[in-house]
Amino acid sequence: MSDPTAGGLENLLSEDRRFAPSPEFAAQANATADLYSWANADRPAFWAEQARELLSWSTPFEQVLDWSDAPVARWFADGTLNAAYNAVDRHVEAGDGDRVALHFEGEGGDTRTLTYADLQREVAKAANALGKLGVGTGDRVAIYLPLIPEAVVTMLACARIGAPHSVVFGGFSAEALYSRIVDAEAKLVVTADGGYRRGAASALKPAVDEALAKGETTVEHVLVVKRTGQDTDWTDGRDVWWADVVDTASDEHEPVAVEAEHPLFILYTSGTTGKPKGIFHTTGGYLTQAAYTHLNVFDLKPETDVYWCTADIGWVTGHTYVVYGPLVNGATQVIYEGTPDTPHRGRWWEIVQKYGVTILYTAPTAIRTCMKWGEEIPAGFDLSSLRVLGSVGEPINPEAWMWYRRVIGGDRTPIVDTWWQTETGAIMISPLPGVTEAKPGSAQVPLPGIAADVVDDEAHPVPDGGGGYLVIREPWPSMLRGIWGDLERYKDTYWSRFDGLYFAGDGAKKDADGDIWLLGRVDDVMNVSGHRLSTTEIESALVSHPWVAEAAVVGASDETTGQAVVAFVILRGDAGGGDQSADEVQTTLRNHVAKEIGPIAKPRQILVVAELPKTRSGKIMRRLLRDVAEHREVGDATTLADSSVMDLIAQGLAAPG
Ligand code: 6R9
Repeated sequence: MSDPTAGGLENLLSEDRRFAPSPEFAAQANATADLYSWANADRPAFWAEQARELLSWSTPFEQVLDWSDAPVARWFADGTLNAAYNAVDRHVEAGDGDRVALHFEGEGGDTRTLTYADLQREVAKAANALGKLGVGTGDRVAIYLPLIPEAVVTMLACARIGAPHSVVFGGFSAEALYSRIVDAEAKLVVTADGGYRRGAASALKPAVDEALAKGETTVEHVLVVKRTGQDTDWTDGRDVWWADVVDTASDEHEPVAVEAEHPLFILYTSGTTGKPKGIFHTTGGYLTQAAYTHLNVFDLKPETDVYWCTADIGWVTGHTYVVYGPLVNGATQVIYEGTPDTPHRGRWWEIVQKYGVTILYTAPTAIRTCMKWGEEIPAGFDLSSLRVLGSVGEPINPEAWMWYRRVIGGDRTPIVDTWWQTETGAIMISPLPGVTEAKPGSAQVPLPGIAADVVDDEAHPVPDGGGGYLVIREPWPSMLRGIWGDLERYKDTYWSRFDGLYFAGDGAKKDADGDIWLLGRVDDVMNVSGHRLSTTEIESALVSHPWVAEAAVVGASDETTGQAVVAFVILRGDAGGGDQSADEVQTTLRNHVAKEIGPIAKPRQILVVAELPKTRSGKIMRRLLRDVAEHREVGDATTLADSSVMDLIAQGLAAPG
């Protein structure tokens, strides 16, 4: 049994709804239960088998795992391969050149279809163009593009010549772009004149110009895709149009076979300090786990499925589950440039209907937003093609999970709640569809081949029912190989908290069955009068009230209790919450949390807001809400998807009533 004094975790752990796989789904599933015993019997041998089975090697490997230089792993190190060949060419050679690789849907409704044969030609041309612009094997390329086919093509062209890419999200500022260009010493920047967002052309190239004007850089050229046709400043000699160098290049190109441990990409992610960390991944191990997880967790059938992951390529989900995983597996997928509510709130469901999407992978924040908009919107579209739904990025509240399954999945589809990180490279903890009996709100079990655990302060595994920190005990193929240029920071950040264990930075709990529940970042765990309370826990309790569409909870410092719970809620327009006075909302919801979790978890304050501050990847920036709750000036908000949100919140709180 769980510790009754821990306060606040019982609500999630008493979640007793269960969804066993249907016999029909189980009968056709890629994954089977014996994967677990196979992997447990000999973990490295299991991964070696996946690597041989799922990838094409130019030089087959003999060595499997070299952990002698821990915590830097080497997987399949004496093998060579090319990532773009694996993602594209080999499908064409196998006779699948006519299969659609990308159904591109622009925000404005323009579309493009690229088959694997088309993609091969485009990638070969771009690789030749990169060569002409002086980029060689080992040089770094910064990519600052909207989600258009050229983004995928550029990443693969880099991979084809062995030039590690560093994708910088198109919503990041010139300052952020500059620091990433400098840190990676990029030789080339690939960008576009602009992209479409919320129904308007939004410029990108000016941010590149501004970034490169900030100081001396190693950048020699800027390659510019024409997307919007808007006016663009031009630096002769440095800037080149995509149409002039890529479209005119030869479509014959020999992929460069690189060593398995050759860096494939760098991706910057924020750490606890101001300086972003350049997480870097290498080729053989990363691709192995990307392909393996994509195949088994989503039950991909490349010949018949239409897969759609709504992530942008600017974050890791876009790398592993838009580019490498699906393409290495030969999938047909949808990519969409725009926002879910442009030009109307049914846009995503219209896309599902139009392409007959069968597998959908998105984030809890998007699901909660759709809940807020109301279920009559998806109900207006035919979603019967869907057969697997995935979630990533944050813990998914049980109510959002239930809504996702019922409204989007027609009460029929398995849901896979997938836990992983930029650092882990690929999915680590997730149910397997067709195998695992699902529990709403829990990522449940480490995948076959992954040794995850929950430990206490002294690194002892917690018993079932206990809570602590999520760790990984054994190296895995797609693990980060370090922080670019800063080995010490890598060791410090991930390997110094617990001796010999990878520290993920997430709080977690094991339930009575030993299943894992993620509780948010450790820094999101609050301590109220000595009781450990999870933000996720209280958010889930709030969202389980019919008035609430979305909630964010922070721990604000409090003279008496150490920290106090402060909640920000968005009310559901369609459920009566909007008609209540602020006092009524506050009292009702505080009592609701007390009832769901216990009086200790009652928010000190509940503030009704119209929007919550989120990053581009959909994570709520609780740090900013903490500033509001503690009456401080709001800190750095540059990574927000919509920077006006904090102003809106401040105005809303200042307004009377
Ligand atoms: C893939 C991605 C990593 C952090 C991670 C955790 C949170 C991601 C989750 C989840 C609970 C899930 N996270 N998936 N928490 N359940 N299914 O999101 O990478 O942007 O590096 O974020 O996201 O806190 O530590 P990244």
